Amino acid sequence: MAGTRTFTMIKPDAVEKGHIGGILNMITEGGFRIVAMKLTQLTVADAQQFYAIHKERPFFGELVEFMTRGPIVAAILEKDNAVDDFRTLIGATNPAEAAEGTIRKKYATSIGENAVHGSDSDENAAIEGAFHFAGREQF
Ligand code: RTP
Ligand code: MG
Repeated sequence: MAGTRTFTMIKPDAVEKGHIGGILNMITEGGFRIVAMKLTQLTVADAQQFYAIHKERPFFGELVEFMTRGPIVAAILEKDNAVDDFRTLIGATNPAEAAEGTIRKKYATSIGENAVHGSDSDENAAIEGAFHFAGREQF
């Protein structure tokens, strides 16, 4: 079976610190196949749209500023049970609560600057992946 898909971003904090390689290694070791990938940068409008569900939250402005301050790695990942298994691999939003062996435990610095994004549903994975990648860029 080809497997299901999720969408991820290596966030600006992790790119700045040189953790692209380490995080991609954990993703591959975790059994995910990279089916699309690029270095890109979110505009303010992109980030506001991407995190629109949080627009009334007190941290929204800070979140948009953070996510737009530098390049990110955007990627689509394939595995059986991809969305849930990737959320398990990245760990809790707050790295202080993230389990041992998770990407956020190793690379996140705070609840705001937490190194990686993972889609929270199959529907959002499809929307987020299609935002960044044309069909011919997905393998
Ligand atoms: P993500 O969407 O980026 O994968 O993260 P998540 O599901 O684990 O967490 P979510 O609740 O969706 O929050 C989105 C991002 O907002 C920032 N945040 N800051 N300062 C704060 O209290 C706070 N809470 C959330 C984080 O960057 C979080 O990943
Ligand atoms: Mg989320």
